[in-house]
Amino acid sequence: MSDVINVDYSTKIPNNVGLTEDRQVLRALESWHPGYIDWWKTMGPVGFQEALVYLRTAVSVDPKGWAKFDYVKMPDYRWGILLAPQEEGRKIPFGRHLGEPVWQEVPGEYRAMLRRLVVIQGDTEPASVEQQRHLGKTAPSLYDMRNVFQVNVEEGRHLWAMVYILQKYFGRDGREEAEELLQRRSGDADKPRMLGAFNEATPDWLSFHMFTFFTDRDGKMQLESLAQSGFDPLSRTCRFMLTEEAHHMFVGETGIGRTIQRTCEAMKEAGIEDPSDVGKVRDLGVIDLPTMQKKLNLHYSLSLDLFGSEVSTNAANAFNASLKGRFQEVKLEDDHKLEHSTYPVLKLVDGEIKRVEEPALTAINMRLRDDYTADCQRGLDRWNKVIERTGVQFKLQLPHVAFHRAIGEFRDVEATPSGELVDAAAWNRDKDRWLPSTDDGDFIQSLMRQVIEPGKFASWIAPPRVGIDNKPGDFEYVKLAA
Ligand code: BYC
Repeated sequence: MSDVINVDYSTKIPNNVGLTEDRQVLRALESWHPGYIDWWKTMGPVGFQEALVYLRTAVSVDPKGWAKFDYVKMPDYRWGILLAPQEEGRKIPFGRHLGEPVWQEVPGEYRAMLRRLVVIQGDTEPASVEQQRHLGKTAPSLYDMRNVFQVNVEEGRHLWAMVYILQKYFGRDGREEAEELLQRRSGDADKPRMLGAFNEATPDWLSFHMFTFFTDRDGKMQLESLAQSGFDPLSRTCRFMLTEEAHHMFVGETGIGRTIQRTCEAMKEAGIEDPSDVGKVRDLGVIDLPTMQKKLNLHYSLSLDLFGSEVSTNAANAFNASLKGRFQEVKLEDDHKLEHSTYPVLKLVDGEIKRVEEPALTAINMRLRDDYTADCQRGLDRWNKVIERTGVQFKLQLPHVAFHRAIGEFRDVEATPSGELVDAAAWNRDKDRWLPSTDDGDFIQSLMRQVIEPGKFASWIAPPRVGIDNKPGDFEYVKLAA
């Protein structure tokens, strides 16, 4: 019998969805498995497939103790299918079907829409692994190296989560989509990944930490919205994914926090007061704060694009169909149908950025993006406290939503980080002040040197305050293959 809390290891694919009794889906997953392993070995972390990594593996969906830590070779990681336990009597919390019992099968009329949402979500997971595959070679410590690998194996598991939904509920076209998820490649000109940010390079660790802070946080918001879904298996799988996702954002937030800490300490030790004295700060072997601001501008703006257009009938349709809700839908106090309410949206009106009231239903993406921005800002406030405590005078800021956009209202205009519209000439003249330039990239690269002595860290990043799984500072998080 399947156990909804503990994981069944009797099949090749660990699961809590009763695969032993679901032979057809088990067979489909087992025939997908070799292609996945092949993808992992060719597109996953380069050069570390034989290393023993101190990883957490989900062994249960019990919030009190769902993971265990141990040394694992990444290709042997037990990627499994884990859904949060079914909630007895759960009702659809929004949209046209508000109050009806949740669906255990895909409603025929919404099949295409639902499949698209699952495929888009699924596509981002392997994409991020592909983007991060070279980072092991320049890891600033074994602690950080282990963290990127942990993020990678869990993104791999999130792909499994979406593939299970496709194979169990979408028949033959689900199997075809599952296959294609292994065929697309991040940044490939012919068969790119579906969303923009997932085709960008992750060339260095500052990018990686910004990505896990900003782009994984989009993941959190999207998963939170899908966790509200009237299609119960999707809701349950997203709820469990969110448990793992928290660590990814922790890696980003503390990664940047430690980088800031190291920079500010080095400035203080050297008696440098002016953060914009970039040359002098860089001579200390740390990353200057203005460059961090530029990286932040880049990753935040790329991540905003992942929310789609501010005004979107796709989003309205998905909400109406009770497939994709709002952030913390069940905690909101309104009619959950949005038939008569409006929501303020920043739009381009006669060449000016204006706040316009739009029907709340079509402004669903905008609302989710606003919730996202507020969540990002809380993280920035914590980073700014790190700076403040050292006495350095500098404040990181989120750029304006019109800055550097490729999707939505502002895609055809150029704006400064403070939201002033500028012409193409001004943009081209000044963009290196706002976004990382080639020189900035070269400088960051020059600091990216692998450090593999347990307990030691590269010059540009401070050690963490506590170890993973409470391990001591000199713990050997990765045992490299001889
Ligand atoms: N790039 O009505 P519109 C994560 C297309 S991250 C390319 O404006 P809609 C993770 C759109 O497809 C979370 N194309 O937007 C993080 C549509 O084309 P079609 C991933 C884009 O549909 C780190 C047209 O423009 N999950 O988990 O309301 C590591 C008009 O669309 C983009 C999800 O995103 C873009 N950025 O919203 C690992 C959840 N934006 O169909 C993992 C599922 C729009 O008319 N996805 N377009 O040809 C969705 O909810 C929505 O589809 C989108 C777009 C948010 C993507």
